[in-house]
Amino acid sequence: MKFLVKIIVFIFSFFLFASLAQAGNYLDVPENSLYHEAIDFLQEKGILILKGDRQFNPKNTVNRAEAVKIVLETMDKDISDYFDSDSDGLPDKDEEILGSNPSSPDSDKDGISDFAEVENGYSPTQKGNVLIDPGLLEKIGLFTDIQTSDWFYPYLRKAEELNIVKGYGDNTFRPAQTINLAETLKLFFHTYEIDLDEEKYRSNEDNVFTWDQNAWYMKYFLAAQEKNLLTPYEYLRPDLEVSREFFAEIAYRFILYKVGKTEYLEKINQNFLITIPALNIENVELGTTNPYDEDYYNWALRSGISHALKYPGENGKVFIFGHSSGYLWDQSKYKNIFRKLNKLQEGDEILLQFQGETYTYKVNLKEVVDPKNNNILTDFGREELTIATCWPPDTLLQRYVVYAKRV
Ligand SMILES: [Ca+2]
Ligand SMILES: [Ca+2]
Repeated sequence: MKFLVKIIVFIFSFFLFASLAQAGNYLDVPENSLYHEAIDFLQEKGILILKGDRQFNPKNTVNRAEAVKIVLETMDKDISDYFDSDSDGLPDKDEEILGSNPSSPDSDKDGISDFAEVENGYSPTQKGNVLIDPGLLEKIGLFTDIQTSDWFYPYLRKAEELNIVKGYGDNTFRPAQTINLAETLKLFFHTYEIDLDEEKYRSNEDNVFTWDQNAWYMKYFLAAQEKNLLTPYEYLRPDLEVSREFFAEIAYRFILYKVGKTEYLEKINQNFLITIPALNIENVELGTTNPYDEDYYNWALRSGISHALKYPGENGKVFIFGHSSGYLWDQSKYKNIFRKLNKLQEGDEILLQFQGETYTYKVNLKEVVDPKNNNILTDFGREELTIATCWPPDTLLQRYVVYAKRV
């Protein structure tokens, strides 16, 4: 009997342990998510807090307030100076500067709150309407659109103190505004104090980013690219609204970079390669892009061949697009890469190397289609690869398309 109880206890504790072991994860961040390592890391550090429903909402965007909070937390910055202990609308640190009592909402006991006095230009430490020293007011910079009762208030003030963020010209911070990729990179480079050599990160002819070469954000993109701080999984552009999962990945990469653990950064970025023995194509790097948007795949094509849709192992279509033309104006190293795509035969092998694994595909169909035919992008939810190029070579008239199945 005792033995049976022991077994039951053992089984019960096993299940208990199993459920505890799982409890740390977000339900909507699967193991095979490209960003799960970054998200798990931040969660373990207590930066991304698991809420009751365990949803991370990876595709949602990040607003400016959330971004500042996360980046300060990755650096363990203490924000407690900017708590408002007496809830009078002035943070403790400002009260210290003004000489008012951080534990009393009405320091001079004249019936008017410290905040109301300061807001109207009066001293919170002298009864009645005594004008405050304007020099003091200047020291307590305030955005007009945030209040000490906002959950993000201490973070924004800390970031302002560290010169990480600046408000807009009208003294607002616009905390609810979605953060874009250019702002995200600037935020991280400044917070992490990574020095950007202006000469080194000045735009040059090899620049793969085709946007305004004199834009303020160009140096951040060039430096981020060189240091592997961006992923090959997003099609990059300055106004990209950063998703929560991508933001987590960027945060993770800056942390790793800062502590000198760059193996992960190098591994991921060099690990999506294509080999087609029959065309003498060997280990050519793939960049990710949006196949529906010409501007974006053009830049991806400049650095290699562009990839879109799914990754190998994700039960979907891996789509690859490359050049067949040899135009003089085309500076791409790969401007001719798919010029002989039609030479591929049924059964020929195509290999994709992705995150240390090799995936093998065999050609099973070829066709020429109209360039506007988006059916070639249809994802049937099975492991397959589609390669397309402009056709015939040196024209944009049609597309040559090769389909291959994973074997
Ligand atoms: Ca206060
Ligand atoms: Ca008062």
